[in-house]
Amino acid sequence: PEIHAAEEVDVVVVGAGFTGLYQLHRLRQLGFSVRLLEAGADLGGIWYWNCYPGARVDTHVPMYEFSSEDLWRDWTWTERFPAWDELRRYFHYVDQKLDLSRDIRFNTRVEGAEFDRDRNQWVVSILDGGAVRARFLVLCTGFAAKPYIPDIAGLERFEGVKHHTAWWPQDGLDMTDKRVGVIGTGASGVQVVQEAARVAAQLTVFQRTPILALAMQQCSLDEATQRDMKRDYPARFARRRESFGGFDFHASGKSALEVSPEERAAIYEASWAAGGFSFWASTFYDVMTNLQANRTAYDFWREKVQARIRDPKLAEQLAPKEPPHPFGVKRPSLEQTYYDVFNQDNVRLVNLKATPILEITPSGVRTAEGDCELDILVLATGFDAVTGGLTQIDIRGVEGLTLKEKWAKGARTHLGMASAGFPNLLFLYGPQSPSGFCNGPTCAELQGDWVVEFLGRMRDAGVSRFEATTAAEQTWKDHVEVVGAMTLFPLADSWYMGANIPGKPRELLNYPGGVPLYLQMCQASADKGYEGFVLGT
Ligand code: NA7
Repeated sequence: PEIHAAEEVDVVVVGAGFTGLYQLHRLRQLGFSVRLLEAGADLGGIWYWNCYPGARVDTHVPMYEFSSEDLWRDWTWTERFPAWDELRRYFHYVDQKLDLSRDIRFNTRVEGAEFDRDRNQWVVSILDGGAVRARFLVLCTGFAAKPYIPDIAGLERFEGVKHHTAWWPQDGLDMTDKRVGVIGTGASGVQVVQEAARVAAQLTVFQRTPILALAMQQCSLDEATQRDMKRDYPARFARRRESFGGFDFHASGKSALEVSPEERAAIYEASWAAGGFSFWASTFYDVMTNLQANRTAYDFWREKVQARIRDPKLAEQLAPKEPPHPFGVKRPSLEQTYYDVFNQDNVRLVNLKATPILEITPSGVRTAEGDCELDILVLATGFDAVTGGLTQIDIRGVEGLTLKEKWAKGARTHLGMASAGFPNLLFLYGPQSPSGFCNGPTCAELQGDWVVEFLGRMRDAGVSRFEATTAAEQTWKDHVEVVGAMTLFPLADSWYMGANIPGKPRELLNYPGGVPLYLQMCQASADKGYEGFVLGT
């Protein structure tokens, strides 16, 4: 195919979320010319698209922001778990400080990319025409760039207002006094349900699998508190490197099965009170590896939830005696009022396991239970996660194969960042990297630093072409599988396993060895002159 003349830069970065912005900033500092291409009209990545009411981050302040003192010194949050609009304001603040937008093209969706072997360049093509040539292509499309809409009979015939949570109208949607239905009870479903329940005339929640949601323990934060907190920020950010999930806490060295019931309950209570992911990630080391240990966490969780719901039958549907899957093997969601709203007269749960959706009608949802008339239908049905954002771009490597074709039977990567047959291409927060277990800004920086250093060294050494080897991919895949098999993650039909998308290969999509081991493996490759890559001049 003809390769057109185009604007030429050293690096094209795709995506203006935390990861892409960090790349832009750091690569520019190294003297690279960089062009960042972003499909949305503004900064924020996930926080640009997910602007449904109640959308907020599941990671506490200050773990979900850039760690550089130049940035956190003058920034103050209003809440411990900030909402999407505050995150957007943060992105604008960062933009002002670092002058990022001048190198970003918004409303620019990357459609494809083709490798020009003669010039060792990527030709990146844009949906509405035009192309950019770059020596290096760095994809920062995030783990949730491709929303998933299930194939439910009649969906297209619905005559009311219908939105996927990640395609929410940018100017908002008023649910006041409306009959609202929400399909899906993942993190997005939980958040939208909490808001809809406050204003809707009727809210119907269509649940297939109960979510095991944890107490967020949200609170407002004032400036004085944050001034105090900031004294510890350097130490807290440093701890991310030592923590499995890149947080400022980690699991104790104890087994849930070796402590007394009293001690176990006390540890669970304390982490529950701490809120957020503490209960997931900071209790016992074997909760995620041993079913019996895991069950103790589930039972504790269930008791907490059952106490919130008045109707015992409903309580059993939301928090059943037998776990739908082991605790924590689907990414838990954080809730504030989720379990309380089911006590309200305007909120109803439809258990799709008992009464599946038969079809969507022009006026609502038909289940075996009958017709549910709706004004607004919310699809909180998730994403073709981790790989979808990459494979939806028509990226053609040296064999003429697209990344999508190459990964049709499963992702193949070296260090979760590069793929054989796709020279001079790196992706961050992608498959077989800690994304999914580690939050965005943390990965953006820790993985991002490795990438920046790598590209800098390639340039300085006059390397015009680097490519991962298939042998390195196999080694990495084996490592991911061996470590993954030691965990309980493979036991759920989750997006972690690619199991939420019909036909997607079932495999653990994220690196299960934790952030410290991951960084160690990446460093080991670098120390050996970038083992697993073929470097050419
Ligand atoms: P998730 O976590 O993938 O949740 C999607 C939800 O949609 C989940 O409850 C699914 O049920 C449900 N779903 C999907 N397809 C259907 C059909 N066909 N019928 C009924 N229900 C369905 O996506 P989220 O957007 O909530 O969260 C994604 C991540 O974003 C989250 O983990 C955080 O990290 C932030 P299922 O469980 O498959 O039975």
